[in-house]
Amino acid sequence: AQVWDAQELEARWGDWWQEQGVFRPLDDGSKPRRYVLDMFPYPSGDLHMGHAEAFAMGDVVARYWQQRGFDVMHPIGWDSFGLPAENAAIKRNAHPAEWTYKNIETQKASFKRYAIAVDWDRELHTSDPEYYRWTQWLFLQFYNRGLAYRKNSPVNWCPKDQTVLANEQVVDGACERCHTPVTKKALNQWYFRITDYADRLLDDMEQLEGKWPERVLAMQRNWIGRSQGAHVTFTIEGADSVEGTDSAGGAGAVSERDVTVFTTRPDTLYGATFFVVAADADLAQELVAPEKAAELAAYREQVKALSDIERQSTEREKTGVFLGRYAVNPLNGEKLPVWAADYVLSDYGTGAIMAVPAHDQRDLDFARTFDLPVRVVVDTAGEDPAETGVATAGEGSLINSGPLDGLSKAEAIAKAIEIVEGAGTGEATVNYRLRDWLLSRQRFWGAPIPIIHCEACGEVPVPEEQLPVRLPDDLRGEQLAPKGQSPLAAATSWVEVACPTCGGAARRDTDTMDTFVDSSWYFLRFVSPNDDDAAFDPGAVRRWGQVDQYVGGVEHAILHLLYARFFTKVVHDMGLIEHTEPFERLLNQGQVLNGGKAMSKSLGNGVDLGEQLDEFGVDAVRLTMVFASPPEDDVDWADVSPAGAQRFLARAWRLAQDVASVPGLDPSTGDVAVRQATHRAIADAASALDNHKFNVVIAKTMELVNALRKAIDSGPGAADPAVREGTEAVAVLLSLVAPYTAEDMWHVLGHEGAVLHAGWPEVDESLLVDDTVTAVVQIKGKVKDRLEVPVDITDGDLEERALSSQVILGIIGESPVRKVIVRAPKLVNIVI
Ligand code: ANZ
Ligand code: ZN
Repeated sequence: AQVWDAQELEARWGDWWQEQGVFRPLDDGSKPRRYVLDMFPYPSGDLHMGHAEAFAMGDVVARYWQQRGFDVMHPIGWDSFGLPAENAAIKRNAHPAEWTYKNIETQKASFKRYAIAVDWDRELHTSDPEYYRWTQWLFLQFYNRGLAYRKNSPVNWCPKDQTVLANEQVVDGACERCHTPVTKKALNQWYFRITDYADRLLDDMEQLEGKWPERVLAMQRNWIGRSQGAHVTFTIEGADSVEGTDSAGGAGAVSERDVTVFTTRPDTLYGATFFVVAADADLAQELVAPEKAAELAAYREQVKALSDIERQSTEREKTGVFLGRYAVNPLNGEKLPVWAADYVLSDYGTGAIMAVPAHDQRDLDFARTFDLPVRVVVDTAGEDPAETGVATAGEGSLINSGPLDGLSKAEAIAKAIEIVEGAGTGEATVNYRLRDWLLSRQRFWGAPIPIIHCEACGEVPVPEEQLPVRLPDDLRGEQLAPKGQSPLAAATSWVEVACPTCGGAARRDTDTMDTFVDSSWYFLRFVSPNDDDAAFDPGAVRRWGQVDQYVGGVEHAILHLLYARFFTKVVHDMGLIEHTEPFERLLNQGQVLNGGKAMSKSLGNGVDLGEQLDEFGVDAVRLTMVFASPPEDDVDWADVSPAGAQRFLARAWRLAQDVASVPGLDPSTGDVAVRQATHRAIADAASALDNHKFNVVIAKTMELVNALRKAIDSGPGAADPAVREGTEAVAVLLSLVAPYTAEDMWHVLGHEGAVLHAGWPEVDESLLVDDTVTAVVQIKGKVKDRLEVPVDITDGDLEERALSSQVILGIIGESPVRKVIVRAPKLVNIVI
């Protein structure tokens, strides 16, 4: 061909790579291994611009490492269970598998066209029985280790999707998927005991420092939320202390009972002026004085409708109900009124707090609403919180605090803990924000939970040899519609089984697993995706180790990564793998925007990837993605020029055409300036790649292409061996982002193998001269010599170079040098 034609190049090389097995790792130990992984896609439809960006970035890493001589594993698969398939099936009176696997075919074809360097032999689908069999197996291992359990508890419930949601799936009080306000519902649910791993999930982050984006680490840290503090026990005074109560034996009456609070600030115990229990906790109902019971009941109804986020909002006016009881402060015996309020959450700490309005803003807001006293106990030399409305949380010395007076905050915390521990009314403790992972879903399209419920034996794990527990394939359409319980419950012939233990009539668990379970171990499955005997081959995992580079969106900063880290630790504890963290390095690619905004249907600013590929070709689109900005930054499609990328690729490709007919000669005999440009570009590209500045790689390649074009048209010409050397380097550099163009150039240049096997060009350090300028050396104002010097040479160095020049020394002879004027880097004037 005489012109660069994207469609033609795509047709020529499209299948060739797969036929040649270019992307298949050798896995024979002949080279050091590297594992590159992109977060696997959900097959919701065809590929979109977001995929195009993310996968372009991961591919740069995989292809670069391949060029650098590593044995690279870069697999792909599909996160193919989940709600959208089920909703589509209900709408179309179909089975979710039909929609799912059809979408996968479409996406797969697009991925192939997009030329991501993945080994398709390792493709997996989490919705295949061959895969979910092992998801179920892992569940059972967790179960056997006491890490999976069932409990009845109020859960987040989406009334529209008719399913339970994890806390993480509730966004601003609404279902993350359909935006319906979330309510609470009491259900018997399965949990993974991730809280057992809270400390390790935090402490092992040390391994990730500097390798994961700092903001992701911060989000994980926050989510786990470890707080150092104390449990302090208050005695709630009974009916006697409540004025006007005559129903000591009636409902809600208590005599005395202890209630423990969690506090991070035991130093402020003397500043506690009231006591609050979570309004929705059973405790509130147990403590309330009879005459306040009706008021509390009404308030609890009101609280039910609120999400945790609304409850903790600092914007909302504080609400609450006085319970008609008093809590006795164990340090000073003071009686504090007990309130029920929604700003205290029932599932954090102990669900009860001592309120210190002077030093806690939430408490202060509450105190001001209900006119409760405010007592400063840490003197921060600031203004009075009661007047300013701003609680003080800073350092200071303790006042109004008996034995704690005069101590610093830290000293007072230690001392207060010592006192309560001595008195048996409290102890130091650690509290976590992290909750156990609610994993059961009342939906069809997920891995069935492999448990059988038997009247006689209770919960019975499905015996391993009976795995997988397959989904029935005869349910479709309306039968899958949410009804408050799993659609599987209606599949009688599926549900009713013999108990594996006693043989009696029993029922299968009808819930399915959260799809986050599927994605918590897929990176392990990739090492031996077709293994029928195990979830993964431990030997293969040992060989490949951690994922060296993981690439994906920051929207997965918390959940997916936390769960995958948790699974990795459990699997490590099972003795199956050596490492304790799944992903050594993490790269969060930016988003693709259009006109500065995320693409969305409502804004009408969507860009169709397929149309872009048809119009500009795969290479130009990929190059545009990579060139637009460093990979972490967003790309605004309104600001980029795929047409410009096309012109550049055509220009690069033409170099190969021009050089093709010239036989390859020893480059060291070639033009030095051209060689310098080539080796400088290779060295700069390598350091840019190591620092994830992929856009810089393109910029360097563009400079090199320009230099080579100049060399051909008005320099040493296409026959110069340095020009061929440079053009081959261009093909290798382009092989990371523009595979079709690069492959074609490589073959035009006379090579037979794949450009990805070319190997990274060796840099000749002696050619890496810095940029230089010509300095003029004058003697008494007359030019006598010219020196090539680095642009950044210092005055001192330039003077030294001038005074040691043979020409200058010859002129000066024995004459004394009277004065030297230096203007680096251009001029030296010597007066003799
Ligand atoms: C007294 C106090 C004084 C507190 C003070 C803070 C400042 P973190 O750091 O997030 O763990 N708290 C405890 N349980 C709560 C619950 N279930 N709902 C709402 N708030 C709760 O926060 C711990 C602090 O949050 C605890 O320390 C408690 O208030 C409050 F100057 O106790 B503190
Ligand atoms: Zn039984």
